[in-house]
Amino acid sequence: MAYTLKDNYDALCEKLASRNVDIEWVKNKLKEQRIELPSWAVGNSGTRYGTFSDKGAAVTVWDRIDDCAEIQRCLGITPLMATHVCWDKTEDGNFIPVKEYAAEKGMRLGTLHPNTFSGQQFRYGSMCSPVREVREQTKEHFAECVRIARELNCKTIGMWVADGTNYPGQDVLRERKHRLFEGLNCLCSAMDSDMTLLLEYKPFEPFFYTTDVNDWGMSLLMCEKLGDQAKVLVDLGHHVSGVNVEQIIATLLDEQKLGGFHFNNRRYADDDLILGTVNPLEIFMIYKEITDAGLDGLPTDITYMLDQSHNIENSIEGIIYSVMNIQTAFAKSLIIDRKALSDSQSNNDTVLSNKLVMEAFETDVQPLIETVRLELGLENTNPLANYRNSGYQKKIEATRTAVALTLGGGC
Ligand code: PSV
Ligand code: MN
Ligand code: MN
Repeated sequence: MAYTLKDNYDALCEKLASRNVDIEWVKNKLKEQRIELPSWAVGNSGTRYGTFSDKGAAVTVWDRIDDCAEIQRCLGITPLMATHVCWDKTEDGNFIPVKEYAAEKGMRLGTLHPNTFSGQQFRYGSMCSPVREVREQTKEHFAECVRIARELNCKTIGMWVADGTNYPGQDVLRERKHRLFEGLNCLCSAMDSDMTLLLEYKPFEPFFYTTDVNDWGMSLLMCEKLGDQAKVLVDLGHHVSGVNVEQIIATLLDEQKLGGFHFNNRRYADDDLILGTVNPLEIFMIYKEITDAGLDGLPTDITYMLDQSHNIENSIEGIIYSVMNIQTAFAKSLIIDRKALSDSQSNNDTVLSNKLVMEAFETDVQPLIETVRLELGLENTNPLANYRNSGYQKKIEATRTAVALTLGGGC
């Protein structure tokens, strides 16, 4: 006799009840979570060595909205599309029709990303550039971005500062730090009081000797100076090898300065691979820290976003699969027997403490997640299969012309 979802769900609930887990609380947490979809992930994207063109990949901003809406239909927790000021506007530079079309498709526009990397003027950086005119242009761009965010009702601005130097002696590092603060301060001061700046860090690339916001410490330092409206954004691919990201998360949560995530997986650098494929334990432990902080009464108002490059896989499938992996990691973080863990930690029982955490990590939470999907009103329990069976891929392959997207070249 085949077990039904209900059988498996009931069995899981019984197991979790014995582990002091409140199932309704877990389900509500899973239902409340929102993941932003980056508009740039649904088009053709690749590496700096080339881009493989995908049949049916999004070309226009309208395609990108359609694809995000289709992803949302399958997942139910991704109603926001994050935008980039260079790419997500009409040909004549308008944003309002984009917002209106998104609304027609049941989507909202999420975090807005300014551009300080794509354009000839940024050869020596943007706000950190030694060239005064470039710094002034950057500040004007920030004022314009805030105006657009207001128009689009976006409450978060995602700032990746691509600035850096390539050679020792190229520029004065402390002066660059001063210019960085001046530029960011200009952006923050222009923002409305209900807007938040999410400041992303990255150790290297596009520059290789120094990067002006190179790690979480520099991002935190700037955010501290900028005030309550500036928070750190953690892109999981932006760390050197071996860094314990979950410890960074714990620290930022404790400082109430964790603003957002760019989810992806890495093996070596900014690999932008599907989340949960290379290192599922890391994402589970990150969620454990967030869940623990929430239970301890710390604010956990975090903007979750994907930032991936689907180079060889179909982008829409890669995105759906990533969000499914996020749900799995999140669900597992919620079912840790925290009472038993607290007792074992008090007794310095290292082995049992780890075992309790791993028991949650190794639990099959799919019956719970599938039940949540049905309760959210989704058509079925498997978003990936739902997409594959929908006919959407066939439709876009038939109606869209394949074009290799080359990002860059200015706004
Ligand atoms: C930089 O590597 C980054 O992670 C930043 O978030 C950019 O906004 C994004 O990639 C776009 O390519
Ligand atoms: Mn990123
Ligand atoms: Mn990146």
